[in-house]
Amino acid sequence: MGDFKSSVVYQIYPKSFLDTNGDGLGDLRGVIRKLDYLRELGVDYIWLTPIFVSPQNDNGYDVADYRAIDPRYGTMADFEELVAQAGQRDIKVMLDMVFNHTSTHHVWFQRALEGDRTYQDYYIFRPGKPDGSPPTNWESKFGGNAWEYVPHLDKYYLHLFDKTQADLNWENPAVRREVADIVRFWMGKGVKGFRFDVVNLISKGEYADDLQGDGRRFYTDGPRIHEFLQELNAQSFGRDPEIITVGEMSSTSMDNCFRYAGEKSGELSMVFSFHHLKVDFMGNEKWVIVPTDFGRLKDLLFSWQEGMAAHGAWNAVFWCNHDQPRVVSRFGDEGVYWKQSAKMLATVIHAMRGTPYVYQGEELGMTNAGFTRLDQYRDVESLNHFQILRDKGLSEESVYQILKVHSRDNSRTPMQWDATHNGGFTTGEPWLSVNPNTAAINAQAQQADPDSILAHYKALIRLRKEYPVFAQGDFAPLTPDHPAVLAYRRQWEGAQLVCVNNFFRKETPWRCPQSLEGFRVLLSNYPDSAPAGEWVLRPYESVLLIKES
Ligand code: TEU
Ligand code: CA
Repeated sequence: MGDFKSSVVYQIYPKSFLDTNGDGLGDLRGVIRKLDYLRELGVDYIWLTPIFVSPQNDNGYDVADYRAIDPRYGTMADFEELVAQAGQRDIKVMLDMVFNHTSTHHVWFQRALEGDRTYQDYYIFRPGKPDGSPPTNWESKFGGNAWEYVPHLDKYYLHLFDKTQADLNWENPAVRREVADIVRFWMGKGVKGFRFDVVNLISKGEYADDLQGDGRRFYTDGPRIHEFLQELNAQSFGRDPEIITVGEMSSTSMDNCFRYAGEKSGELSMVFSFHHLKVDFMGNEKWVIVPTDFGRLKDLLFSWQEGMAAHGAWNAVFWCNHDQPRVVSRFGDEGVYWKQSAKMLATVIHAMRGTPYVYQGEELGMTNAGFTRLDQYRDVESLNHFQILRDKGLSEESVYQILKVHSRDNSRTPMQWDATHNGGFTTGEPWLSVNPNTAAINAQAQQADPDSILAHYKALIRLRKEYPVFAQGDFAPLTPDHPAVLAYRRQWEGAQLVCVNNFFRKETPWRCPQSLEGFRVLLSNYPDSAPAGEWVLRPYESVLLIKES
C-alpha cells in the first residue's frame, strides 16, 4: 500500500472549488489551476468528491455513469490532464466511489424499471407487506421510509439515502464484478487513491422491521461485509501496492474497523468514521440543538486512537468534510479567538495517530454559511428536513436555527480565494452563495501572512514529513479527565511529542503529569508559549512540544 501514514489528504468539493467558465459551478480546470496552491500547502493526495455523470440530486453521490465525467465538471481529457499535472507536483488523485447505490438514472436501474430481471437483481426489489405498506419500517438517512414503491412492478426498491439513490444488491456476483471493473478502469487512468462511500452499508442482512431503531442495525457492518471488501481488494486496488484506500464508515463499530483497516486484513488502508462528530447530537438525532459534550468528544477520540493502535489498524483523522459543519464554527470560536481556535483544532488532528484530512477552506478557517432563508439552501437532506421538522410542529424560526447549525451546506459554500464579491470563485452566479466574510477570510490574504491559519496548516504538514514520530508514534492520553484540556503524548524510537490544547475561551490551569525536561516548542498558536510544569493555558491555547532522543 502507498505510504499513507506520512501522507496528508486534501478533500476537494469540485462544485465549490473554482469555476473557470462562469457557469457558477466549480470544475476540473479549476482544480488544475490551483495545483500550485495545493503543492505549497504540501498535501500528498487530493480526494475529489464524485465527478461522474449524475443528475446531481445529491451533488454527485447519485452516479448515473461511473466511467464518464459529468460535463458540468469537464471532460475525460481534463481529468487526464489533472492526473498528469498533479503528478508533476507529487500530488496523487483519489476518487470517490459510490457503490452502495446508484442514481435511478443509471442504465442498470432504467433496465430494471423496464422489467429486465437481470437488472432488477442488481438492486433490492421487494414486495410490500400484505397490507401494501413498505417491506420494512427502515428510515432513509435523508428522512422518510427507505423503500419506494414502483406501481407498474408492484414492488418496492430500497434506498438508504434519497429515493433517487437505489441501493445495489451486493449479494449478486455480477454487481461485484461490475464494481471491481469500474475500479480497475480508474486505476488505468493513473488514480492512486479510492474513497469508498458508506462502504460498511453494502452487505444487507435480514429484511425485518426494526422495533428498536431506524433499521441501521440490519445493514451496518453487515454479515458479508469483510468478505466483499477482501474480494474487491483482490480484484482491483490490491493489485497496485501504491494505491491507498479509505472507507467511509457509517455508525460502525471499532471491532469491525480493526478488520476494515487492519494491517494484514486485506481490506482497506484506513477508515473514516464519525462517532466523535456526534457529540452535539442527541444520540443519533442531529436535528436538534444541544451543547457539545467535550468529555465525550475526548473519550471518543482517545478510545479510537488507543483501540486502533492496539490492533495495528489505521484511522483517517479529521474534523471536516462536505457533510459536516465548519469546525471553527462548531468547536472553536468565530469571533475574537477565530484564529487561535482554528489553529488549535488543526493541531489536535494533525498530531494524532492517523492520516489527516483537510477539507477545502478548513486551512483558511472558513466558517459556517450563516444562511437565514430556505432558498439559500441546496442540500437535499436540509430541504427534506426543513419539511420534516415543520411537520413535527417546529416553528419556521426554530427550524432555521437548527439548519444554521447542522446543515451540510455549511461546508459547501464556495472556496474563498480573495476579497472580491464572489471570493474569486466565479465570475458568474455561484450555485450556492459565497460567505460574505470572504472579505476577511480568504486565501490571498493568508498567503501573505506568516501568522495565518494557512501558514499553521503548512507548518503541520511539513512537520509530519520532518519528524517520523507523527506518522509512526504510539498514542497515550494525558490528563483524560481534565474538564477543558485535550492533551496527549506520542512516542517513537526515543522521540516524544506532547500536544496540549485548551478547548475553551477561558484560561485554564493545567499540570503536565510527566516531566517536560528537554522538550521544546515545535508549534503553538501564541507567540510566547513555553513548556511549564504548572501551566495557565490561555484561551484556545495549543502547544506542541517535542523531545528528540
Ligand atoms: O455520507 C454518508 C452519511 O451517512 C452521512 O455523512 C450523512 O450524509 C449524514 O450523516 C446525514 O446526516 C456519504 C456522503 O459523504 C454524502 O455526501 C452522501 O450524501 C451520502 O454518503 C450518500 O451517498
Ligand atoms: Ca464551471
